[in-house]
Amino acid sequence: MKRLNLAKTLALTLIFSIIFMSCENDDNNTSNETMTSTYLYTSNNANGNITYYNVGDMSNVMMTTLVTSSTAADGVFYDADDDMLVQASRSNMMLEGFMDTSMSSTGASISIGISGSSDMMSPRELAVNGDYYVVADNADVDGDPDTPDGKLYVYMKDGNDFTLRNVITTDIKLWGITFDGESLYAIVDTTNELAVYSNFLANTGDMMLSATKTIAVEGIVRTHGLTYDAMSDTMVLTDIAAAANGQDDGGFHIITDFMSKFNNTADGGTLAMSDQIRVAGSSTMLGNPVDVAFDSETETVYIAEAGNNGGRILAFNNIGSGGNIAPVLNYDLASASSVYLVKY
Ligand SMILES: [Ca+2]
Ligand SMILES: [Ca+2]
Ligand SMILES: [Ca+2]
Repeated sequence: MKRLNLAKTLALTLIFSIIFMSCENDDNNTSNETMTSTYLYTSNNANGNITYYNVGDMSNVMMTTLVTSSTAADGVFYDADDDMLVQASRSNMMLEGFMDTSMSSTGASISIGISGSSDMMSPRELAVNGDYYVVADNADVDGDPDTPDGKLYVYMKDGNDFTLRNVITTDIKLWGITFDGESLYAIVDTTNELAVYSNFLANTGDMMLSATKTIAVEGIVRTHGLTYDAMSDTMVLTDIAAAANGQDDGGFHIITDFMSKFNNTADGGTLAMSDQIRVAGSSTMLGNPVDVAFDSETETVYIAEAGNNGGRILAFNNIGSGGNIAPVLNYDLASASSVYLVKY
């Protein structure tokens, strides 16, 4: 009798587990019945095409290249709900949106479905918040390259257009930007500094804007790319060190429990190396890592490396202790400029 009850209990537990797991799967799947996977989208400055990698199974990565009319591009982004791929074209100087790209197979040419006005001088990273698309432009603003400045172009997606809402002029040099809620984080190019603009989108006019807070990040020579994962409260910053060395002087820093560490560092202060993990060295193939993405589920860092061997897409895991670790994925991509990770 006891044995029967135990068997019953086990059977019921099993049934409930199956129901529970099915519910979980249903929650993860949106419009179709297929399992979700992880995709890394990339842009480059060699031919302006978009290459994406299905990295859901790292031992069997599938690569797709879509041909665009741009010859150089940065700031790639993918919206899985709308099946819309966006990049900041550095040959056409505008945002370009491509629709239904998941239907295109590798080698196919894709045409622009949503276009922006040609406003920019030197577009770099793109940060998206709802219908707002913000592009960092690193062209010199005032005719004096020695004075730091840059522009943040704020576009609104509106039907088939990216409409320019306003332009923010900064007193720092720009490259990588990323949103966390209403805060826009920006690296301060040519330095080891990280800036934040609180409530950024509330600045609706064409105006000069100084950062709300800026901190130095100890151990970095010259940062370039950044990403923040809110779920795991992790910030990752790249270090290109000397731009002239594209082969082996780069690295990246992982900052766990980022918000408390950032908030506990005074404006103008320094976040200590002891609060960070650094990955760098000859095995890493990091020379000029210009952009970064992070998968907190698998603790994998993805890098757009612009220098080493002419350009690479790299992935690193087992990053917890940092150091001179070799990438787990390494794909040639000439003049790689940006990466964007999405699960769907
Ligand atoms: Ca200037
Ligand atoms: Ca370098
Ligand atoms: Ca990016």
